[in-house]
Amino acid sequence: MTTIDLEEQFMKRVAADEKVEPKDWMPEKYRKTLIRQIAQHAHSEVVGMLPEANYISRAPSLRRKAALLAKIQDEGGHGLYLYCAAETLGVERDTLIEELHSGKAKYSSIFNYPTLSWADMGAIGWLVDGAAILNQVPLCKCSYGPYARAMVRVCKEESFHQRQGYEILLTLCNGSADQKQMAQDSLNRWWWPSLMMFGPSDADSTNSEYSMKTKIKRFSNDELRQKFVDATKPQADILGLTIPDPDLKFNEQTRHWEYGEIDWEEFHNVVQGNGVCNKIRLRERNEAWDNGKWVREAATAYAEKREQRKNESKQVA
Ligand code: BYC
Repeated sequence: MTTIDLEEQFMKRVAADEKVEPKDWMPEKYRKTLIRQIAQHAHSEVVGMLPEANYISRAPSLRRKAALLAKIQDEGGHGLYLYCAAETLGVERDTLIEELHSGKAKYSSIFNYPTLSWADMGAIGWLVDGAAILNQVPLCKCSYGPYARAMVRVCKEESFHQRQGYEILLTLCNGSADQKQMAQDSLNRWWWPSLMMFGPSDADSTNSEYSMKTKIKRFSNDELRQKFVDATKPQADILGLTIPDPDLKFNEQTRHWEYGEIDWEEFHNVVQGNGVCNKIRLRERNEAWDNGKWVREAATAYAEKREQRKNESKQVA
C-alpha cells in the first residue's frame, strides 16, 4: 500500500469513530500533533501543582488542607497518565521533561499567574478546573485511544476539584464582607486568564483545523470558550459575585452570553514566557526535579533488585 492509500484508510477509520491505537499506522502529522498536545497537557498538570502548593501550609483548616493536598496529588497523577499516553507515540518521557525544564515546551498560560489569597484556591478549582473539564470531556472521545482513556479518569477527578473550589468560594461569599470581597478580588484576577486557557480565537488557531479533521479535538477553541461563559455566569450569580466584564450580556436570539474582547496581547506575552510567574514556575520545577533525584534513584535500584531476586528464584526452581 502507498502512503496515500494508508492515509485514506486512516481517515476512513477516524470518520467511522474507530479508535487509533499505538501500533496502528498513523500519519506523521497526526503523531506529532498528539505528542505536542498531550505533552503540553501533561506539563500543565505538573506545573499546575505549583500555584496551589503555596497554600498547603496556609489552608484555613485541617479539612481544607486535606482536600487541597488530595487535589494536588491528583494533578501529579494526571501528569503521569498523560506522559504515559505520550510515550505510546514513541517519545521518551525524559525528552519531554527536559523540554519543559529548559523552557522549550509550552504549558497552560493560566499557571503563570500568582496566587495571592486563599480565595484563589477556590477560584482555581471553580474556574480553572471548570474550564479544564469543558475542554477535556470531549477529549474522552478523542480518536487516539490511550489519550481518550486517560481522560476518562482525569475528568472524574476534575469534577471533584471543581466542586471543592466552588465550595470554598461559597463559604467565603456567605461569610464576612471582607471574605466576600476576597472572593470577588479573586474572580476579578482569574476570569480573563481562564478565558485564555481555551487558546487563541478560531481565526488564529493554527492547529485546530487538522486536530478537528482527525478528531483529536471535537470542538473549536471559541466553541468551548462560549460553553464555559454560558455555564459559569449562572454559577457566579449564585455566589453573588460580578464577572469583571462590562460587555457581558445575554443574547436572547442566540441564547448565549456575549462577552467582551480578550486581551490577546497579554495571552501571547504569557505564552512566550513573559508572564508574572513564568520564571518562578520553571525555577521551581527544576528545583523539584533536582531534589527528587534520590527518590528516582532509590526507586530504580529497588526495581532492579526485585527483578534480580525474581530471576535468581526462577533459576533455583
Ligand atoms: N496556554 O492552534 P492552537 C490543567 C498554544 S488544564 C499556553 O489553538 P491547539 C489543570 C498552543 O499549544 C490546562 N499555550 O493549539 C487544571 C499552540 O502552540 P504550538 C491544560 C497555549 O493545541 C487545573 C498555539 O498556542 N489542558 O491541566 O489546537 C489544575 C496555537 O494554539 C494555550 C490542556 O492542555 C494556552 N492557554 O489548542 C491543574 C487540554 N492555548 O504548540 C491542571 C488539552 C494555546 O503550536 N489541550 N496555546 O506552538 C488542548 O485542548 C489544546 O492544546 C488547546 C490549544 C485548546 C490548549
